[in-house]
Amino acid sequence: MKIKEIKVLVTCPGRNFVTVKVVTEDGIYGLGDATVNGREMAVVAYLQEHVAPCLIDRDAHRIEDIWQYLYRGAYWRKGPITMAAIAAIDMALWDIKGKAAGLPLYQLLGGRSRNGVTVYVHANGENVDNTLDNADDLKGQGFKAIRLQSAVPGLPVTYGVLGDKKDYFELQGNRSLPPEETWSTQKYFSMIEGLFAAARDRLGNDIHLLHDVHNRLTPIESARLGKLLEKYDLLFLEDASLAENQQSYDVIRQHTTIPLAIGETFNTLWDCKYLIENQLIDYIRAAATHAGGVTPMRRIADFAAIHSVKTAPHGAPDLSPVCLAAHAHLDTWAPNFGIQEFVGFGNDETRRLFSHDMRIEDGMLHVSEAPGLGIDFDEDAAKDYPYKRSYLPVSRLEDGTLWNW
Ligand code: GCO
Ligand code: MG
Repeated sequence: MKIKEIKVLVTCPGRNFVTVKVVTEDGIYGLGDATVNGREMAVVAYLQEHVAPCLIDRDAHRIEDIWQYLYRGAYWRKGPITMAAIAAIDMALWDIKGKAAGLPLYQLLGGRSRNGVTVYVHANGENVDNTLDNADDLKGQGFKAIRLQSAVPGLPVTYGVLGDKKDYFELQGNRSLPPEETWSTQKYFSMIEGLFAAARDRLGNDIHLLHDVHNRLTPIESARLGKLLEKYDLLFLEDASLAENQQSYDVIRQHTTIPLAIGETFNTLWDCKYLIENQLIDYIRAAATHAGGVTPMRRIADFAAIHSVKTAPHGAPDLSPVCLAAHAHLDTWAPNFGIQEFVGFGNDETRRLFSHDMRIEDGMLHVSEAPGLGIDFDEDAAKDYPYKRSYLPVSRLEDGTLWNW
C-alpha cells in the first residue's frame, strides 16, 4: 500500500495544532499529531522539506522500517522538532494499519489490559480555597485523581494558574512574543504544604492528588519538597527538577519516598534510560507526539515495565486530540499503565475539527473501538482557524536571572 501524499495541516482553534495526514494510493489515510508548542512552524518545515519527499511511494505497512529510516537513517538525531515529525508519521502509519486491518490500534498492540483508562484532571486556582473549590467540583464529576496547582502569594503569575485572568493558561494561542513570569522558590515553599494539608482536610483520603513543579526546583530543594509532602500521599510529584543530568534524581531519591514522575519533554528512551534502570522515578510521562510516536512509546513502556516504572502520558492542551487518541490506545494496552493526564476534549472549535467517540465515564477515558486511532480531522473547517504565532512564557527569578519556565 504505497504512500501517495503527505499533508501537513496547521490550524489554530484557540491554540495551534500541527496535524499530519498520510494518504495512500488506495485511499486509506492516517492522522498524526506533530505539535510542538511555540515551535509549530519548525516542525512543519522539517516535515515538508526533509521527511515527506523521502516517503512518497514507500509501503505504508512498513512502520518499523520507516521509523528506523527517519531516526537511524538521519545523521542528525533526536530533539523535539525531529521527533515530533517522526511521531506524526508513525502515528499516521499505525492509524492506516488499523484501518486496513479493521481493528482499533490497541488490538494491534496486544489487546486490552483494562476496562478503562484512569485519568487525572487539573484543579487550578488563584488561592488555596479557590483551587479546592475546583477540585471538589471535579471530584463530584467522578474523577479519581486531581492535580492541584495554586497561585503563589506575592508572585503575579504562577504556572498552572490563570495567566491574563481571562482563560485557561495554556489555551492561549495569541502570545505573539513570550510573556515573562517571575519565580521565587521561597514564596512557593510558603504556600505549597498548606495547599496539600487543606486538600486532605477538605477532599479526604479517597482521592489521588498530584502536583507539577514544572522543573522550578534544584535537586536538593525537590528532596526537601518531597519530604514535606510525603504525608499527604501524592500519587506523584511531577517534574520536580530538570533531568538533563539524570543523576540529579539520585539526590532526590536518597531523601524522599514521594513517588516521582517526569518525561513530558523527553524525546527518546535515552532521555530517561538512567532514570528508569536505576528506578529513580515511578512514572514516565513521555508523550507519543514528542517521543517519536507509537513505536518508541511501546518500547519505553516495555523498558519501564521491567524496572517497575509505570506510564503516565502527558496530556496537556497543547497535544492535539490525535495524540490523546494514540495515548488512549497505548494506555488501554500497556500492562504497566499508571494514569493518563486529561484536560478535556478541547473547546468547541477543536471538537468541530477533530471528531471521535472517545468518552469519559466514571473518571476513566474510554478508547474508540473504530479501526486505527478512531479520530478524524475536518480539513475544510480547519481553514477557518489559520495559524497564529504564539509562544510559551519564559521565567525569571525576582532579581531578573533567567530560570526554568
Ligand atoms: C503538563 C505540562 C504542560 C506544559 C505544556 C508546555 O503537565 O500538562 O507541564 O502544562 O507546560 O505542555 O507546552
Ligand atoms: Mg507537567
